[in-house]
Amino acid sequence: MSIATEPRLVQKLEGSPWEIEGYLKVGGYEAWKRCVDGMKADDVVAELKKAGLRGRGGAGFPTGVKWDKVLNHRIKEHYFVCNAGEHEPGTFKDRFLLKTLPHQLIEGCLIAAHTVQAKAAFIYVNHEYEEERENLKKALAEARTRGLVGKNVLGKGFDIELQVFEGHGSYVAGEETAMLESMQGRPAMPRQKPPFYPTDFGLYGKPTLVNNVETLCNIPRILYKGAAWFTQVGTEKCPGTMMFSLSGSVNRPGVYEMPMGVTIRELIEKCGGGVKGGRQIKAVFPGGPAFSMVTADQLDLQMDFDSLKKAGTGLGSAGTIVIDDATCMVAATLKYSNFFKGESCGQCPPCRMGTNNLATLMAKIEEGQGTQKDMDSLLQLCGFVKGTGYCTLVTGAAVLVQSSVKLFQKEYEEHLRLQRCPFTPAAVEV
Ligand code: L3W
Repeated sequence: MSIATEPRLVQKLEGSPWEIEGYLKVGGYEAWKRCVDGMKADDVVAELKKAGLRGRGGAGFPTGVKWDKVLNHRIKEHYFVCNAGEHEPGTFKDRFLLKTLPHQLIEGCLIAAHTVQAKAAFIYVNHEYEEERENLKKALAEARTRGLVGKNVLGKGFDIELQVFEGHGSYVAGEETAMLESMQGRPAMPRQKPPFYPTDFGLYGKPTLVNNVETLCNIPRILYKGAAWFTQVGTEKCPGTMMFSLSGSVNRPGVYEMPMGVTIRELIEKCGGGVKGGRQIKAVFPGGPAFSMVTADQLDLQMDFDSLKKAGTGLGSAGTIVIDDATCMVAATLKYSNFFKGESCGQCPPCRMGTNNLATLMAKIEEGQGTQKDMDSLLQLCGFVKGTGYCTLVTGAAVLVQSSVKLFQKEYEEHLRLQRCPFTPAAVEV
C-alpha cells in the first residue's frame, strides 16, 4: 500500500474549529445526513468492517466488530460513550482532535450512537481538558441550531442528545471500565475483563459502545469517502492513518498524522525534524512507556499494531517518546515508574505494592544506593506482578523496567559500581 503524504483524517477548516460553516464546507455532517436519511445500521457496520478500522485508544480492536456486538446484542437497552479520558504519558493526540475538529468528533459520535441505537450518549472528557470541553459545547450548540442534534433531527421525527461529561483526573479513569464506573458515581477503578467487556456489561450494566476520540473522528470520513478510500493508505491489516504524538528529544515535537506502517525513522526525521542538538538516539518508546523501548538499530521498524507487536513492543495510542544519548536511562525509567506508582488506583494488591516497590528500588539504584540484590529483586518483582491487575497498569510498569534493564544493563551496572548516577542532573529530562 502507498504512503500518504497528505493528512486524511485531519482537515483544514475555515474559521474557529467550533464554528460549523467551515466543517460543512469540507463535507461535514454529510455522512450523518445519510444515516438520518435511513442508511441501515447493518450497512454502516459493514462499511466499517470493510474499512478494517481498528480502535485508536491503544489496543487496535476492530471497530466494526465492536459496533456489531452492541447493535445486535440480545439486551436492547444500549449506551454510547466516547472515551476522551486521555492520560497516557506522551499521548496528546485526542486533545489535539478535540481542540481542532470538534464537529468531526460530534459527527462520529452521532453516527455511533444512532447506529447502535443508544438510549443515551456521552463524551467523557478528561478533567484537565477544560478549554476543549468548552469548545465542544460551543460546537454542539452550533450543530443544534442546524437541527443536527436534539429534538426531531433534520425533521425526521427522532431525537438524539450528546452530553459532555467532565471526567475524572486520573490515568486509570481512562481505562474504559474505570471510566464507566466513575460515570456512575463510583470510584474510578477498573472492572475485571474478560469475560465481560462493555459491549456486554457497560454503563448501568447494559451493552455499551466505547470508542476513542480518534477512532470516532475516522467514522465520518470513512462513510463519506468510502472504505476503499480509507484502505488506500496504511498496511493491509492496519489501514488508514494514525495520529502520532511525538515528544522527547526531537526538534519539532507535536501531533502528526501519518499512515499506519510509517517507520520510526521517518516519523522522527520527517515529522520531528531529527534529534535535538544533533545528538544520537539512545532509545524510543514507540507506544508510550507501558510498552518496551526500541534502540537506535531498530528505527526502520514499521509503526502499526502488528509490526510493533511482532517486534516485542506495541503501538498503543502512539505516544512516541524519543530519548537521546545524553539521557540517563535509569533516571528516565524512574520518572515513569513514579508515574505508574502515583496513578495506581490501589484496588489490586500486586499493583498497589508492585508499582510502589518498583519505584522504590529504581530510586535507590538511581540515587547510588543500589546493590546487586536490589537489581535481582527488581527483575523478580517484574516477573511476579506482570499480568496480575484488572487493568494493564502494573503490567506496563513491569514491562518498562524489564525493557530498560535488558537494553541498558550497563547503565544499571555503572550506577551500582560508582554508587552514583554517572550522568549530570540536566541530562535526565526526556
Ligand atoms: C468485546 C471482546 N469487546 C476486547 C474491546 C475492549 C476495548 C478494546 C480493547 O487496553 C491498551 C493497553 C494499554 N468483545 C473484546 C472487546 N474488546 N475484546 O476492545 O480491549 P483490550 O482489553 O485489549 O484493551 P484495553 O484494556 O482497553 C488498551 C494501551 O491500550 N494504552 C492505554 C491507554 C490508556 C489511557 C488512559 O488510561 N487514559 O490513555 C495506551 O497505549 O497499555 O494495552 O474497548 O472492551 N471479546
